[in-house]
Amino acid sequence: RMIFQGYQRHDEINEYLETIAERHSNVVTLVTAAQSFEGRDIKYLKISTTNFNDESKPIIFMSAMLHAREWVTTPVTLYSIHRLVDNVRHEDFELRDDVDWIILPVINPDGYEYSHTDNRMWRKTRSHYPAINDTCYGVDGNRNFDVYWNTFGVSSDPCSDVYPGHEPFSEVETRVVRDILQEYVPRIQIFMDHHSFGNYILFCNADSSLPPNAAQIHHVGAAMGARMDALKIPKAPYYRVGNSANMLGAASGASDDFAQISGVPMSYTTELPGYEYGFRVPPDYMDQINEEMWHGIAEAGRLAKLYY
Ligand code: 0X9
Ligand code: ZN
Repeated sequence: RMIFQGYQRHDEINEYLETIAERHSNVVTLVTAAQSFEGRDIKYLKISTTNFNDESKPIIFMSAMLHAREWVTTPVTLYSIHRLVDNVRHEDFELRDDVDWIILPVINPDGYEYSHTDNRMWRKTRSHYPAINDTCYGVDGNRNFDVYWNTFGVSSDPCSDVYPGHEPFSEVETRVVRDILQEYVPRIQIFMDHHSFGNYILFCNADSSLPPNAAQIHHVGAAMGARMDALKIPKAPYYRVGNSANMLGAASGASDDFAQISGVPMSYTTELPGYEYGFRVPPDYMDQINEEMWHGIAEAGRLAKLYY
C-alpha cells in the first residue's frame, strides 16, 4: 500500500515528504515552516520545474488537516504530490511544468496525533495557555485567522469546538499558513484548504457578501465539481458549489477568507466525501477520493493557468 491509500501517523507523513524531496531534488523543495505547539515539525513542499523563480507561472497553494478528525484530507494532498512528481502522466505534464505548487499536508499535527491516540473526534489544535484559560485545550484553527475574527460561527467558551482563540493568529499552525500566503501572494492564483465532510466546494466571503470576481470564482469551482461528478464514482453524491455562508452558515476567521482578503483571486474550502461514514471513512475509499479530487484539482489548475 502507498502512503496515500490510508491514514498514516504524522511521523510517517513527514518521512514521506523527506523521501520525495530527496528523490526529486530537481523539482521539490522541502520546507520546515515551524514547530507546532507540542513541537512537531510542520513541513510543506514547493514543487517547480524551474526552482520557484519564474514569475510567469501561477502558484496553487493546497493545504489539509487544519481540523484533526478530517482524516481523508491529508491523503489527497499526498496523492497530488505523487501525481505531480512521482507518477506524472502525460495528461498532467502542463500542470507540472506551467504551474508551481505549494502543498502543506498537515497544518495541525498535534490535533491529528491526538485524534489517533486519545479522541478520534478531536477538531482543534492542542495549545494550552494557562494564564488565559486553565480549563480546556485547543483552538479551532479555522476560526483563528485574522478575518472577521471572533464575529460569527464562534464561541468564546475555550471548551467549544469553535473557540477562535484569545487573539487572531494565537496559533503557530495558522501563522504558518499566513506566512506562506504573505510570501507568495502575488503569484498564488488558487488557494484550496481541504476539509471534510459533505461534498462541497465553498468560496468567500464568510458574511455571504461576494468578492468582485465572484463569477470567475464560481465558474472555476463549478468546473471542478462538474469534472469530479462526471467520473460517476459509486456512492459519491454530487458536489455542491457556492458561498460558504449560504451553504453552511456564516463562520468567521477561516483560512479561505484570509487568503481571499490577502489577495488570492480564487480561494476555496473543499469538503471531501464522508459517504455514510462522516469523518470515519474506511481507508479502502481513499483510492476513489484521491482519484476524484485529483481530477478536480487538475481542472482548477488548467483554468488557473488560463486566468493568470
Ligand atoms: O466550519 C468550517 O470551518 C468548515 N467546515 S468543517 O465541517 N470542515 O468544519 C467550513 C469553512 C467554510 N468557510 C468559511 N466559513 N469561511
Ligand atoms: Zn474542517
